[in-house]
Amino acid sequence: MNNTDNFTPYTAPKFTSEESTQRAQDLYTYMDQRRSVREFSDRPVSREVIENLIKTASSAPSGAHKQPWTFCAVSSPEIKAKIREAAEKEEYENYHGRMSEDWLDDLKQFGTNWKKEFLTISPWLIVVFKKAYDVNEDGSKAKNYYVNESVGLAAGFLLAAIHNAGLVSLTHTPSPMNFLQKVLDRPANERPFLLIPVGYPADDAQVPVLERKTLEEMAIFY
Ligand code: IYR
Repeated sequence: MNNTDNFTPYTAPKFTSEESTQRAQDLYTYMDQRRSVREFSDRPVSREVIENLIKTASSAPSGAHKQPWTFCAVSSPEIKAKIREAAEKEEYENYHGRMSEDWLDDLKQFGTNWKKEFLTISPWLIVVFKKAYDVNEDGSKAKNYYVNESVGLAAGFLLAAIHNAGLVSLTHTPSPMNFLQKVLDRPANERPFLLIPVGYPADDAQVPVLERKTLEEMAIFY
């Protein structure tokens, strides 16, 4: 069946078809309540929670199981302030000329602007880096595969884990993001992928009224 002896039986839980039907429905109902939130509380979240969220993210599949990612979890107020300052500088330029009129128009419904208070209010920032390649012990380069797909999947697992813990997040992409490599002192093979504030929502947090596509609009069965 396979040409390696390093295999082991697959032992994930098994469910009846009724249980599968219920679980699929339940997870959809729960995940459909996830929203990107821009108004955070400063209520603390323990490091233990963040560690488990990151371990869940790292359970995602990846090209040749290279796990081409690094998660930087920032709770230091000094580092968060540095990140906010650099992000706002870039975003100011984006909102004052670098983004097209069409783009600004598409964003109107979200009420975003160059100010990013959430970067210092949320208790944690998780900065996801993709590893374009790995570095062997002798300093030579080792290839990674399907890096964007792999890190995108891990980020998806992370957002689901955050929601499962009753926390909120925002997939934030200040652009360009290379300042994160400098502020967090990451090596040249790591490139910032997403900046994700994590925490509890502010008591009075609001989110825009959005509709999700219906199944008919986004799925085709053959
Ligand atoms: N990065 C900017 C602009 C922005 C772009 C998209 I596409 C969004 O979905 C939301 C915002 C910002 O964070 O404000």
